[in-house]
Amino acid sequence: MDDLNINWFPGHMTKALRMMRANLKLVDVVIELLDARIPASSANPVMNELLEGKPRIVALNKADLADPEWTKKWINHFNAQGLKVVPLDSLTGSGTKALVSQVEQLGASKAGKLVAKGVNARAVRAMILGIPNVGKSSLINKLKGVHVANTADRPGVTRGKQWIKIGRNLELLDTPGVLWPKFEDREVGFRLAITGAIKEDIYDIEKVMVHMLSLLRAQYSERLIERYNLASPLPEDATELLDLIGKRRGCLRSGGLIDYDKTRRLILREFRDTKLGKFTLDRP
Ligand SMILES: Nc1nc2c(ncn2[C@@H]2O[C@H](COP(=O)(O)OP(=O)(O)O)[C@@H](O)[C@H]2O)c(=O)[nH]1
Ligand SMILES: [Mg+2]
Repeated sequence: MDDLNINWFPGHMTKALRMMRANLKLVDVVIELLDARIPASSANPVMNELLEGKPRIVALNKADLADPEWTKKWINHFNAQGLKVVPLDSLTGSGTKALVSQVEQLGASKAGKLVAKGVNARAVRAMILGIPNVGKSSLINKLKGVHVANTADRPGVTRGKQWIKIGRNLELLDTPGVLWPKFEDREVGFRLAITGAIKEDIYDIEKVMVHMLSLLRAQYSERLIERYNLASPLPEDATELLDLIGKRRGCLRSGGLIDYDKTRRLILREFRDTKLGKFTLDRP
């Protein structure tokens, strides 16, 4: 993605991947954390390869920011592929109960097999995987809020690993797996930038906003019209649209010229704060 000028360091990736592979061996279930606003763009196809048939559950985080209609459609889409899905808001903790119970159910068969082999029953073990900023730490912290005890370094649990005991039957690895976003697709890069998955200093906000405005005009034009008190239909041209919004919001420089940069940042902020409503950019 030379447009967005994004550079990922293969050294870090290789090391992170090696650690993740080692950790994956310790768990029964993987929680794949996706951004509910961009369930496709926030996924990394390396997951499938990495997991090699390990039971996995999809958690659609930041569901509080996503369009509920489309969240339903995404859930159906994943269910049709035989995947369990839980929508989450890791800030309020909404959905975490359902997540814990689904993970326990999914891992129970593994624990059951151990019992059948004469091994003592143990808690289901799980870990969280996801791209930066998707909410891995927030989810772990929220789950910690309901934990019974930290189970660091206790016998029967791999030494040197921090496990968080959640409820009676679940242990969560304290270190989430960090996947890098996949940028080969230009469109994916834009969507990651819009939702804040990648840092602002590594992309060109001008290009990102041209793209975002055309996406919003196509998918949610009525929201723009309402929020910025614009006439329908909206202009085709993104700069023209920016001009209108800048005028409405008084984003002006000296001499009465539109301050485009200020206007862009205003729209982006309002989008991310749901002042423009709840958005889902990816469609199944
Ligand atoms: N609205 C909303 N924000 C969230 C949610 N989960 C995380 N965040 C925010 O997303 C940002 C990144 O979260 P963080 O847990 O650090 O992501 P990590 O990089 O995957 O560990 C932070 O600003 C969080 O407050 C959520 O479910 N809803
Ligand atoms: Mg984190």
